[in-house]
Amino acid sequence: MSSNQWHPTACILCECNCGLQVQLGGEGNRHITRIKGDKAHPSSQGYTCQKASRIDHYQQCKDRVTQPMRRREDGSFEAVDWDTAISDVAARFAAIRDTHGGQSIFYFGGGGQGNHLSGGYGRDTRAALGSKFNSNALAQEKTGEFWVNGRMFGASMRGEMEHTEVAVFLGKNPWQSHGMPRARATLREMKKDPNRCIIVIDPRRSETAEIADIHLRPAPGTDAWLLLGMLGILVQEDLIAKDWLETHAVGLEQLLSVLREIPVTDYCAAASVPEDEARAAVARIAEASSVAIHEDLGVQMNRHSTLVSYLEKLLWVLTGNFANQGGQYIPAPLLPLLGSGAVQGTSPVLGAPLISGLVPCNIIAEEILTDHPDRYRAMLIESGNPVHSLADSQRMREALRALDFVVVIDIAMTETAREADYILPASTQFEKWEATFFNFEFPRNYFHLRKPLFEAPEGVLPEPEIHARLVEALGGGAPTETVEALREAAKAGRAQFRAKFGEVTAANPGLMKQVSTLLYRTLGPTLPDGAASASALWAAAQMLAMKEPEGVRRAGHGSAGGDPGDELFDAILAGHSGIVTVDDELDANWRRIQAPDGKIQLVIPELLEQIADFASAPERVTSDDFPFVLSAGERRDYTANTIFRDASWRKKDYSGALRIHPDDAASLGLVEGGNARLTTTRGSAVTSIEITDQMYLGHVSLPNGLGLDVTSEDGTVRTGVAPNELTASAHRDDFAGTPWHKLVPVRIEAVA
Ligand SMILES: Nc1nc2c(c(=O)[nH]1)N[C@H]1C(S)=C(S)[C@@H](COP(=O)(O)OP(=O)(O)OC[C@H]3O[C@@H](n4cnc5c(=O)[nH]c(N)nc54)[C@H](O)[C@@H]3O)O[C@H]1N2
Ligand SMILES: Nc1nc2c(c(=O)[nH]1)N[C@H]1C(S)=C(S)[C@@H](COP(=O)(O)OP(=O)(O)OC[C@H]3O[C@@H](n4cnc5c(=O)[nH]c(N)nc54)[C@H](O)[C@@H]3O)O[C@H]1N2
Ligand code: SF4
Ligand SMILES: [Mo]
Repeated sequence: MSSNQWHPTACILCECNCGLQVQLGGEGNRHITRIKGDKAHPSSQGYTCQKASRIDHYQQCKDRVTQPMRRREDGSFEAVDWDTAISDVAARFAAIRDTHGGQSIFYFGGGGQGNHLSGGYGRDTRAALGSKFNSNALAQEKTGEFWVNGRMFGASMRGEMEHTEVAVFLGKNPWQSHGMPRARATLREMKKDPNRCIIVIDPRRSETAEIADIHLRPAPGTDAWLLLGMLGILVQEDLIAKDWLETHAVGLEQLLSVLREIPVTDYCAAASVPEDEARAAVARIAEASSVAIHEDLGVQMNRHSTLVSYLEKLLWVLTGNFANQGGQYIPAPLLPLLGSGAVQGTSPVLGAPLISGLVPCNIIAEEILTDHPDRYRAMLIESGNPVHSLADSQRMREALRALDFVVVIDIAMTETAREADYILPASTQFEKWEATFFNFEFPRNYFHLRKPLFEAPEGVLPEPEIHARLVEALGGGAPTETVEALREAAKAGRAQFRAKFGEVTAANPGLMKQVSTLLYRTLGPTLPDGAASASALWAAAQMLAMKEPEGVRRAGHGSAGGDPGDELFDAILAGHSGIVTVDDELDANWRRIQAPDGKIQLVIPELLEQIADFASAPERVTSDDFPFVLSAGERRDYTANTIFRDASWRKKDYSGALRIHPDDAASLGLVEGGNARLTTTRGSAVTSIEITDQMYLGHVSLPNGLGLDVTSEDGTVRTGVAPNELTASAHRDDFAGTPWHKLVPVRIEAVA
């Protein structure tokens, strides 16, 4: 690869996955040296934020693991070859399965912000193990919202923030966290247009709040009162879309009878928001031709999070903002990453509901550290760092140590890998074919399969290969004759493969349990440029073409006589800057509602009851011992979960300071750039201080993703505070089990 050639790829730091064009060079030609936005990318269209220019820090990963590692009796690690690793891991998992049942083997992860191809292959290993319970980061932020979506619509929603007249950001700071295409450019466009309006609901004057037309500042953790107050205003002033609701929704009268009784003045006061400000915001929402709302961690990792998700949806439903231009919509992604929100059983020890099939992250440690006979006994962790990212790191470590066997598939010696019995090293996201399933655009949705930029070092493997080997070592996978027949068909052509695949899976539907591995081993070797890992996408393309024939055709897949699924798949393989998969129409939204009569279900009885008996004022979360509220994990200019392990990627705020209001700093004797000790019920840590009047009085915040343990010449070095050394797993939503990381009671003391 010549050094001045541009190569298409994508940024792997947040769900936007902006398309990039990069040049390679540096030592051994193994660095990403120049980076610009890829104008050909269907969603980002040349946009990037400042973080993308630092992605070489990911490729030059600190503490990279390049050989399988096995823990010795004395606790240290030794390198072993892959054959040993695979047979050993398979045998030890199989022993646990045979003694305690496959359901005792827990699976965590399956993808971060840039890599979701592995998840499908991981499912095959789980099937071979008989593993039943699993979770990932979605179950520490989004499951409450999924459940509400499931009950109201039977589907997952998004707001069309880019084209809406009134954009509402609830506990969301898109200037820093993005979560919508071209976030800063879009926000600037909105700001400039006098007919559009940005409303931010956040106790902090965030960067987005700075440019907002309306900023409502509830006291931390009081969003439920504010939103109830706003709904009360909407109903009591008769600003709802009555005719639209009568056509499209059920349960209106029952809902209204509760909302009519809301004591608006008291609830605005309970949230410490001036009533006239709340009324002005509601009036603006009610008069708009379109309103889109984005709720995120400020409310999802906070008190009443499931209820708040319901109230947020009611705000746009009651004003008729679904399936309209600039309102909410139901996207048609290649693979459905957002759950349907259905409860799929309960967890084995605590009986917690498995929303979208996921065990709440906050109960995982509790379901290990018990003598309950159905506790988890082993764990397979892939592309996730739960010791760092889940509540109560101490407890998570203790839980992993209590398990009989822990295997981590990662690129690096992470905080979690340090607790494993085995580490199976993966190629980085720039050394293999990769993609994410974060594709939620409307009307033109897209998919981006990325080509590798570098050869992987010897000794690491892409996850599809790791899983195929594990499946085979566990005695899973298809019979040899089936594999052979499919291989022959694949060599003959797509049509032959499609026919053969239909035939063998009709005869043996059980093959679908390990469909990714089957495709990888049969179709995989025939794909161009060694793109075998992309083979599982063939099934996804076929499904999408079946489910959305018109949209797929409108996007240009499905020539006369051609098979739209095959054409979509081939377009994905060939389109290295990403391609449009579906070109939608507004009406599709109504078809995608999976609720009775295709109507929006306004009443969720459990939550409506909660509203009817709601407390008139918030219970105090702080105490004399812990007098401040800590927001543990804020998105900033230079944070990106734990994707960069090297602190030097940050151009500013190197150690991730605690932000605090000037009056609070003064009362504690804290100075800018000085240090303070933070203490919670679960831990203690020293942080540097940034004094800013953006903070709400009594409210302090720490960034997310800091405090990684990285090896250096001086031993292990930790830069900044690992937020979950301070959080408690019991501090969680009653129903969805999502954490209250934005509402952590804390004590702060100046240190020299
Ligand atoms: N730069 C950067 N961007 C990222 C990431 C990253 O690590 N760094 N991570 C990505 C990921 S995984 C996610 S999930 C998203 C998350 O994206 P966001 O949810 O936007 O990120 P946060 O900064 O955690 O929280 C948003 C806001 O919630 C506010 N907040 C705190 N307490 C309350 C409260 O009581 N009520 C209300 N209404 N608001 C409150 C905070 O002040 C903050 O401004 O970001 C993604 N983007
Ligand atoms: N207190 C607090 N805790 C939080 C948050 C907060 O705001 N406050 N935010 C939460 C949120 S929203 C999220 S999404 C989570 C994120 O937490 P996690 O889901 O645990 O994800 P990441 O930090 O993104 O870590 C991803 C892991 O994948 C590894 N990795 C990178 N590339 C590859 C690859 O190609 N293959 C494999 N196998 N591994 C790879 C990385 O080394 C890293 O170990 O953190 C959560 N934790
Ligand atoms: S918004 Fe920034 S961090 Fe997110 S994918 Fe785009 S360039 Fe990367
Ligand atoms: Mo997240």
